[in-house]
Amino acid sequence: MRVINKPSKNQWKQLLERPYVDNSTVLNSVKEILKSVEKGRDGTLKELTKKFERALLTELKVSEEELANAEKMVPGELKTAIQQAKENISRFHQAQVRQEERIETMPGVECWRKSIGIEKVGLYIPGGTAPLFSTVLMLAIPAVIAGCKEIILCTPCNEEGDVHPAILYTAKLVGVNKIFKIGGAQAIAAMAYGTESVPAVYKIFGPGNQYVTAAKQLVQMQGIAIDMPAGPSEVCVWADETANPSFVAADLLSQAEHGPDSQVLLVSTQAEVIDKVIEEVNRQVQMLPRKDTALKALENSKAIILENSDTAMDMINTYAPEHLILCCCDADQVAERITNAGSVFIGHYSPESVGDYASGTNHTLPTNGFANAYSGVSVDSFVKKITYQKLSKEGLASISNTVVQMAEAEGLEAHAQAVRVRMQQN
Ligand code: HSO
Ligand code: ZN
Repeated sequence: MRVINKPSKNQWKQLLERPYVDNSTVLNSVKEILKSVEKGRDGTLKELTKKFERALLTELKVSEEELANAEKMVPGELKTAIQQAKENISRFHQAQVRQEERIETMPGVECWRKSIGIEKVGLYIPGGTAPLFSTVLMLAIPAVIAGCKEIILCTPCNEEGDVHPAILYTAKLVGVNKIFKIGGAQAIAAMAYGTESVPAVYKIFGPGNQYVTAAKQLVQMQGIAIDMPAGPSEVCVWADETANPSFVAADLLSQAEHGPDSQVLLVSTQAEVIDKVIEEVNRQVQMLPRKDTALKALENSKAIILENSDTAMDMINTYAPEHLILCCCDADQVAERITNAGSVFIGHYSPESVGDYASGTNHTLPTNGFANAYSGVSVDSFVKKITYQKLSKEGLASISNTVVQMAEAEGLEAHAQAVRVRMQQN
């Protein structure tokens, strides 16, 4: 970790910049994959699965028998944990469902808004080095609560053609309708265009590598909605003298172990705090099974010493971290002053891991500084809101002059006439 001592404000932009990823070559090969899946459908998907996963599949869809086997393979204790997480995540997300009031803006002019679940949604769960079955919970639970009718999931299989049992078990538990053994950009193509076996969806969710991200960007340009722009996962920890260096180090490492491109930022007003945390990071990292990944992530991570807490606050809001952990004495007050972050973890006993798995909040969050304008996934991400209005004859009479005046001033005579014609009726 690089230590930076009291950087001047004009250094901040460069200091807080996320690593630039040139995805132009990726975009070109992803374009080819999208085209080939659109044309060759299931056949192409099987060929690509053979090429990338080295698996020979006769069926892309996970069978009932595979789901039953997965259920047997997941240990009881893990099932209990998943069940507990499911309950908390469901409770938190259920509370996001609110029926809005009907508003009478003028006598006889009633307006209201209703949330309707997006009919068909597709969830992508990456394969790679960690089977992220927790992401199945984070995406499928709000989808079910939102009332999405068709919830499909794509995830890559291994060489034997199997999907990790915990992913299958969790998907079935939370009500995913169909699961397909498809990974990478080809999975995004399948969900965007539809094939003989994969239904086309209206919105695609989920994390993934550069290829998946590029595919989501490209299908978005073709009118398929996506959850949010993606980038490597990141955490920022603010530590003061009350912070426990071993807690802070463990939090930083929990992010660093995600991937070599993970971003870790430590902010403090005290050099001694930074020294102690780094010492702990160096000690704890040695014990991690994913030590190599974490060490790579730490290479581009920074520890920044700042003059005072106002400057620290300013820097954090400028960085707009995906996760922010406040290991300081007045964490509640500090939290109140946060304006840009995906999710905030307040106090010494709120590690990011609890939000990653089980406290109830969603772990699909804006990265790359997008937390200054985007929110994490929630029930809202799975609905569209339709507005309605209903006017009585008297209601139209009371608003008619306003509309006619405005329509005429815009030179849109037919708009004015749509009101007048009704008013002239006897
Ligand atoms: N920290 C990750 C989510 C995750 N962690 C899944 C463990 N499993 C991105 O927010
Ligand atoms: Zn995590």
